[in-house]
Amino acid sequence: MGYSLWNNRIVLDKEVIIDREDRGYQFGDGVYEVIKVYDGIVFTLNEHLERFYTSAEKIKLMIPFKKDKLLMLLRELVHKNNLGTGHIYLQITRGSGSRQHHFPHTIKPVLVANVKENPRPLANFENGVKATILEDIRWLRCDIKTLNLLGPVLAKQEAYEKGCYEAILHRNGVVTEGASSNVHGILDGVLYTHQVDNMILNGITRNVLLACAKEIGLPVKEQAFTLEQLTTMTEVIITSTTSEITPVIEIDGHVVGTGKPGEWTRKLQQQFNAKISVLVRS
Ligand code: DCS
Repeated sequence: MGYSLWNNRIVLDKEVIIDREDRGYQFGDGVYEVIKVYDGIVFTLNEHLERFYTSAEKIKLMIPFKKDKLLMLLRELVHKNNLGTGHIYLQITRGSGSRQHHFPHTIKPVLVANVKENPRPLANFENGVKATILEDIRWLRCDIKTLNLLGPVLAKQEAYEKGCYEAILHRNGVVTEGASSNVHGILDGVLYTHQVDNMILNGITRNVLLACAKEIGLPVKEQAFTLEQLTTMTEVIITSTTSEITPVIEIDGHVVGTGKPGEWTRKLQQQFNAKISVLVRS
């Protein structure tokens, strides 16, 4: 039996009670984070909490704890669960109230976090994965990490049915991001990635990737690319908290580069691994 964070208390998982009139349940009215833990050490926790508070602010939800307090509670949660390598799932909803679209006046947000042991998908890092291209049917505030995930859920299901790991989404032929990841392409020694705006989630791993690129001398252009340009990329990468730096080797039957993870991708992965090793050793 594990422990969960429920508002400001760490309790047994079974003690968490969610009201059926919770707006998270009825409207997806809330925001969330997935945070990676390596050997009991939480990775980029500050960055995730920063985005959590920003997402909440963007939907006019006030988180009733200071960031420092939440940070402490999440570390305690990891410790209490004796978590090795896995992730923290953290969400906050606007709370529970009789169903009406506008915010009920006396409503209190409900925060829940739990952890899951989850090994790193090393085979994917090594061999690469397949992806499919789908239309991005999501709303226009993809910068918010909202609980409303129907667009990505449907995309992921379609990808799954096609035997693909990820769906690469596009709007009018411009690649935005993956259903649950950021998408990057490498061409002629330059890494291309969608600029930070309302069409993508500004991924924490995306930012780690850009830091790695800088460290290994790979120039970066934060500029959206088209589906046509995607087919000319010699290396394609997806990044996310759980997928880290995953090479894409095939897109809808089209082979990317040599069909094997490319040299820049390997260097980026090595740099990423070095960051984790430093974290775990320190
Ligand atoms: N874009 C979307 C739409 C995402 O859902 C995610 C993460 C990312 C990009 C990558 O962001 P991070 O690098 O900050 O993780 N999705 C999380 C999820 O739902 N499961 O794992 C990660």
